[in-house]
Amino acid sequence: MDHAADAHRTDLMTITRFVLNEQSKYPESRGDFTILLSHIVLGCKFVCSAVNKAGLAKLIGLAGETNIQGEEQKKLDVLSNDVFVNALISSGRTSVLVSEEDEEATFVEPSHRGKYCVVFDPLDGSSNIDCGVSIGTIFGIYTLDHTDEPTTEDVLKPGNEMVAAGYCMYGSSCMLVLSTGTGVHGFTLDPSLGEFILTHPDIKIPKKGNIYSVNEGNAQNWDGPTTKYVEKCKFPKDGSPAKSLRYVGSMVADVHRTLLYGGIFLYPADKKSPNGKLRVLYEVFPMSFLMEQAGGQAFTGQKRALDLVPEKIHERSPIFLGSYDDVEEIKALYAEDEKKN
Ligand code: AFP
Repeated sequence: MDHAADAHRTDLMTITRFVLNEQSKYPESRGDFTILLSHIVLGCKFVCSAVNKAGLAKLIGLAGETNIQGEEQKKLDVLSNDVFVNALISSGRTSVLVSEEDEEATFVEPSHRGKYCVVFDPLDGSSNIDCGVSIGTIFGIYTLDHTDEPTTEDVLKPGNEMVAAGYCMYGSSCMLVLSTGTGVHGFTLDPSLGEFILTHPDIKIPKKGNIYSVNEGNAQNWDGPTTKYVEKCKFPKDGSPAKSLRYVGSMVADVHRTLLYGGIFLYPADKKSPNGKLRVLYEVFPMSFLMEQAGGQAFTGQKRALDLVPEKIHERSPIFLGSYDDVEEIKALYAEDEKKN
């Protein structure tokens, strides 16, 4: 009998226990982050449950439609947004919220304010909802460093100032991947317990991978370095095997696979979208933070992604992220291109 394995199974490291352990390393800490995280976790569990029964509960479809009882149905991403906004406000630990679903930032009432600002995409990959393919929630957390009235300036900060970032993937299992700046840790939801359990401690991305992930339908509009890079993936000239292409079209799923298996995820600029498609605050920054914490890199085509300073809350940026060596290759191609021009 494998007693060691049994002991492991009976000594469950829940996400709350894990964060409390981390917190105990900082004697001055008052548990605010743990409380904030428990509200994010609640949002993730709610969305997971809603995603699982989406078809049955008729949550798929367009917001604004009415069901047979004549009640207005909420599209899953609108519902998810409401759940996260309410959970984050009621945590009493937030002051500014930026959601992909809301044009303007939300400023929390003074009576409920706390020292964190949260940027998030409550349900990313919405085009995959109706066919049951993996989707996810992405979040990044900043601290408010003053006691004046909060403004959008409090979140228009470079990604390297985030204190934590993570995502929850609603896939074949529900997994929450988190970094508070000391490595990346993955927790899987045990549906029978309703708890996220540490299953992937200290995730490190392989230094080099054999998968590239990009929407190749945009290839005719790519710039030179991206075109050259993808050409190299398919027709390597150094005798190495060609890379495999995998593309789900949900950033959480594509990044999750990249983190675990290695390789590169690209959403470059193109002639039609000169700033790419993905949003800086709640897609590019959290995923770049996680990649760097796992030993990988994240690059915009011009600089380290986490050094961007956004000017608008819904700003976009091209992004290349993944295994250290793979991102190094695309950086070299951009450097070469810059020298020529
Ligand atoms: P949707 O939420 O509109 O499906 O967009 C998802 C997303 O923001 C991101 O999750 C994907 O990586 C990316 O867009 C896919 O974009 P393309 O459909 O242009 O490939």
